[in-house]
Amino acid sequence: MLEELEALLSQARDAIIQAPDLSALEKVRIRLLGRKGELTSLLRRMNQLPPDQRPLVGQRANAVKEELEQLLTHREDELKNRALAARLQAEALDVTLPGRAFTLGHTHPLTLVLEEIERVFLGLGFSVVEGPEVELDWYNFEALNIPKDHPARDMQDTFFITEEILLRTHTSPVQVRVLERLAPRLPVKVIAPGKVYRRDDDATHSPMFHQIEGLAVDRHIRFSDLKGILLTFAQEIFGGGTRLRFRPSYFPFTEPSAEVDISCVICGGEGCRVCKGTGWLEILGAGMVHPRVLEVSGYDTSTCRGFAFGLGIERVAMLKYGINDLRLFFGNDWRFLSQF
Ligand code: FA5
Repeated sequence: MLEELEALLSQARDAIIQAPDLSALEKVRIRLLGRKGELTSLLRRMNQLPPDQRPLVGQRANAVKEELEQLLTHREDELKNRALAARLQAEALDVTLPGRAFTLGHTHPLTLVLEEIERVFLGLGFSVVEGPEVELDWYNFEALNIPKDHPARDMQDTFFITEEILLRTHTSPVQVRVLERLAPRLPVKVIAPGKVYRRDDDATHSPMFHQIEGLAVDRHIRFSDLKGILLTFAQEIFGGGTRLRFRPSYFPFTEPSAEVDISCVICGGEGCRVCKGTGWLEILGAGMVHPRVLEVSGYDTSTCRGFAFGLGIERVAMLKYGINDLRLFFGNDWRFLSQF
């Protein structure tokens, strides 16, 4: 039995040293020392030996077992180290390479202008409200004195979802929504920014653009309040020397109505290419809220009056930054956007 032990040991040594990886080594361990392993079965047969030989064989068997365990542990360490070294080699990082530059996004120029305008009106005591972009014909047209056969509809053709539901053509419907919600409380002082849609498409007209509606209703609101508020707005946004010009105009939902121009931001009013020699640039429409608009919304026109205005945010941004094509705002061209 001693010879058998020696033979097992020498075979096992070779097997352990030659095990190519950890899973092969584990198989060798089970084959030798497992419950049905070679050494284990050999030891089981010890009771067949004459009693006087047993201690000697037993001693040697223990020594063989110990040696096998040591060899296995040693080989296991070796294989683990080798695997780690291979992994380190494969996943090597060159920490001396320069990092990949990554560019940080920033606020879109239209959002910058919107935030600036909002700051001005918040400072004047206005709150910011919003209305739906998908709007009822009633709010977008009817409640604003634009019935189905009114020619003013031609200037604001839009995308209809059904006969009565459309993409709003301006932010003016928010006037009616706000008044309905607040009636008969006074004062009302809100601005309503948002997207609007029209059947337009050229360098200064986009099918989707942004407006800001302004609305103030109170007991003693006068046209001069509108002028004062708009002058403050224009001077805050375009600079202290900016002047305003009111031209008589027509909107079905204001009376009287005006188109409002600012003195040209390029030439200061002298006349240049941008203002086409006139010295003035149109930026918004405005007027005193038509009494019927107040009445359909639940206000008593014997006790209150209001003014309203609507300006195009793209127009303001174009003038402020000297941009000549409105479509640049929506082209997502990084070379354009990164200038702001
Ligand atoms: C209106 O939309 C009225 N709701 C404004 C108003 C509000 C008047 C309250 C009275 C009281 P208008 O269609 O003129 O008016 O548009 C207002 C502004 O939106 C214009 O001055 C212009 O700056 C901008 N605008 C109009 N159409 C486009 C377009 N297709 N693309 C970009 N901006 C536009």
